[in-house]
Amino acid sequence: MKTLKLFAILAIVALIAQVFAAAPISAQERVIKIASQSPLSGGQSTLGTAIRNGTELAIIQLGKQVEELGFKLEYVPFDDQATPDVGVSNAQNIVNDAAILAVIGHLNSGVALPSSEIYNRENLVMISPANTNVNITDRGYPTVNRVCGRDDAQGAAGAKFAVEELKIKTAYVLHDKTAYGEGVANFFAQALEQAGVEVLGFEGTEEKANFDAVITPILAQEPDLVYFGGIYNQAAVFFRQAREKGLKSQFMGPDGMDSSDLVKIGGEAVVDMIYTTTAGPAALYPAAAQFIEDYKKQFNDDPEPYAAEAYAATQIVINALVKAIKENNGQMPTRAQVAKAVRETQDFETIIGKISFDANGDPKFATYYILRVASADPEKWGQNPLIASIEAPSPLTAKEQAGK
Ligand code: ABU
Repeated sequence: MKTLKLFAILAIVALIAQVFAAAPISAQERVIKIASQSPLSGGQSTLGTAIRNGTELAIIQLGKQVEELGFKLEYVPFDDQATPDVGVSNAQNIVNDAAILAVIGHLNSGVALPSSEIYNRENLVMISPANTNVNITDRGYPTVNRVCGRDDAQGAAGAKFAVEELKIKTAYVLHDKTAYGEGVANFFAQALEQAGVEVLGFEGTEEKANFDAVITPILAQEPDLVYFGGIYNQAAVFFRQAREKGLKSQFMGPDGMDSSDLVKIGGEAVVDMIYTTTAGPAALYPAAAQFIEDYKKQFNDDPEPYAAEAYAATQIVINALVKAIKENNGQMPTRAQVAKAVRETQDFETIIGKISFDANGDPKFATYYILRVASADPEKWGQNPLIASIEAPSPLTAKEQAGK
C-alpha cells in the first residue's frame, strides 16, 4: 500500500514537472521581437538615441495590440556605431534570431545599404526613419522601406531655395565621402549648375579635427554659399573653424545637420545657417503634442529629429504584425508575411501623418522642410523657424501621376 502511494505521488510530481517544463517552451514560441539599429555611441549618438527612444516608446504604448493576439512583444536595440561593418555584423545576429520579425533603422544610409542586403536575403522587413539616400529604395527590395524623404528631392529643394531666395551666384560644395553625404551633395550641386550657379569646388573630406587644408582654397574663392553634405558632428567643426578663419559665406547643409548637437559643437558660427530636412519639426505634426509630452516623461529629454519618424515606423510595423498574425489564423507569421503586410501600408495614420508606401518602399509623398538656425542654445533647437516646406512625390508616384 505504501509503495502504491509512493508511485502515485511520484507520478503526480512527474506530471507537474512536465507541465512546468513545457510552459517556457510554448511561451518562447509566442515571442515576437522588433529590433532597431542606430548609433547609440560615438559622435552621432544624439540622433541614434532618438531613433531608439522613438521605437521603444511606440512599443511600450502600442505593443498591447500584438499581446492581445497572444504574443509577447519584445524590443532589442542594437548600436551600429554609424559604422558599416558594425551594422552588418549586427544584421547577421539579427537575422539569426528567428523571433525578430522587423527592424527599425538605420540613421546612416552607408550603414543601412549593406545591412539591408542581409535583411533582404532573409525576408526581414526594415523601415528606416531617416535614411535618405536614393539607393535605399531604388534597389526595389520587397523588405526595405522608409518613412522619410529622398536625397534627390532634398538636394533639389535646397538648391531651389539657395537660387531663388538666397540669390547665390557661386557655391562650394563639400561632402563626407559617405553614400549619404556624397549623394546629397551631388544632387545639390547638379541642381545649382542647372540653375546657372557656378560651383567653384566639389570635394570630399573625412577630416574630423583640423580643416585648415579644406578651408584655405574656399577662403581664396569667397563663394556666396558653402554646403556640407554630411552629419553635424563633422560639419559643425568645419563651420566653426571656417568662421574663425574669416570665411563670410552663407552656410547650408542637408538633414544630417538637423540636431541640437550642431549648435553644441558649432556655437555662434552656425547661427543663421540654412538646412533642409525630411524630419518635420515635431511640433508641426498633428499628433505631436502628446508624443512630445510622453517622450519627455519617458526619457527626460526633448525628442530630437527622427524620434517621431522612428515612432511612426514602429506604428506601421505593429499594424503589419497584427494584420499578418490575423491572416495567419493567429499563428506566428513568417518574415515574408510581415514584409508583405508592411509594403501594403496605405493611408495609414501615424503621428507624422498618413503614410502609403509605393512599390519600392518610398512614402508616396514626402515633405522637405527648410529651416534656419536661430540660436546657439541647444535647448532651443526645436524652435528653429521653418522658412518653407515642399511636398514632393516619390519617383514611382511621379511616374504614375504623369501616366507613364
Ligand atoms: N538622412 C540623414 C541621415 C543620414 C543618412 O541618410 O545617411
